[in-house]
Amino acid sequence: MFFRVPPVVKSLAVFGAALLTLPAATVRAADGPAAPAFAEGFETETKLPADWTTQGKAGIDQAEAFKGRHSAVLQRTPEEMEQPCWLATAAFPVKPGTWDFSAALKSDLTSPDASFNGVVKVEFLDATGKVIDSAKLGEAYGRQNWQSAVKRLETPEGAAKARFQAQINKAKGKFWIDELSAAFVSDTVKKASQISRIVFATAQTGNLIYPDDPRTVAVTVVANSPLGEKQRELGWVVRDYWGAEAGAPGKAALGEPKQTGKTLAYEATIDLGGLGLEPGRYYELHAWLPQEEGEPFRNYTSLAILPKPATSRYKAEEIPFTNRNWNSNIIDFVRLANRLGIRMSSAANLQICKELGMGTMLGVPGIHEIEQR
Ligand SMILES: [Ca+2]
Repeated sequence: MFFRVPPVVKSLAVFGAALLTLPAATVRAADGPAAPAFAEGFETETKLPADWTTQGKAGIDQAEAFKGRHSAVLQRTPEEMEQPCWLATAAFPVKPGTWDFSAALKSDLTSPDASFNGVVKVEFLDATGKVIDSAKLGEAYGRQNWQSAVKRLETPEGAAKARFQAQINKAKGKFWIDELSAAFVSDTVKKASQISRIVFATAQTGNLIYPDDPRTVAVTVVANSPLGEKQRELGWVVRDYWGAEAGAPGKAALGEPKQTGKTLAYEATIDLGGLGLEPGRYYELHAWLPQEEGEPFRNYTSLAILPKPATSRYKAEEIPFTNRNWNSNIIDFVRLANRLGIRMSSAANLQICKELGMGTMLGVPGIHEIEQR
């Protein structure tokens, strides 16, 4: 129930942006570990290479760039809403191993929600040119200034080539990409992750604990194989909204595992009681565990200490706010809204509203229009 404020975006002023199409290949073969296997040629070109594939308006923008002066831009007008708008670079050979893929992206899209977005993906193709796997590199929606996206990926089984694909989903507006790059890192393909997840639980749904609740967090580490001696201690730290540590990092011992099928669940308890966490503030609990190889496995959860809402002293109809979700059948959404002091629910599930003493208001008018403004 806590949302990060979107990064402040500067207003967009694009002058003389030219939308053009097609010429010259920019794929370069890797001639050493440092040389990128792929680098776009936006800076020296005024049109996209002839061997790139596009649908809808796609071209070079000579007045907008993350680096240099040019970038590639996709654009969809309100008249073209039914038409796809995407580009795919030429495919370049990839040898098996680990690769770094990177891109920069920027958007000026009309986005009622995050699904009206621009997405950059890496697609892997087999020897016949068929796409066999893909991974999202980055996405942007609404007005978002340049941001870079980097992802380290392993080539999937059977991959012979890769390419970048950028696309506008559902929205109208513009989506820019720049600094597309792919670089081979190493031959090593790591084994399936030993740890599959770290799960947190507190006394209350959504980790919105009451001031007199115990400030303990039950942590479960789910592993695919037994943890070694050096992996029996979970590292953790609490950070505030801005990422500052709310106290010194701690350690929690993992108990003996419970086995279910092939998975092992190790439990630990983290006690936040000594940190002096303040009611009403947003916190994140970050935890990590070393793996047999590679980076430690990490996960985090948000939490807050929140008194009972003042609105709970009033009748539901006396508090003129309601909740809304795309799917009102998600019961926890109603519980969390109630926990934050909302007394009228738009959820169609009357049973949960009755249980929580909430009023119901079905078919809330005008909210969608408000969300768009
Ligand atoms: Ca550029």
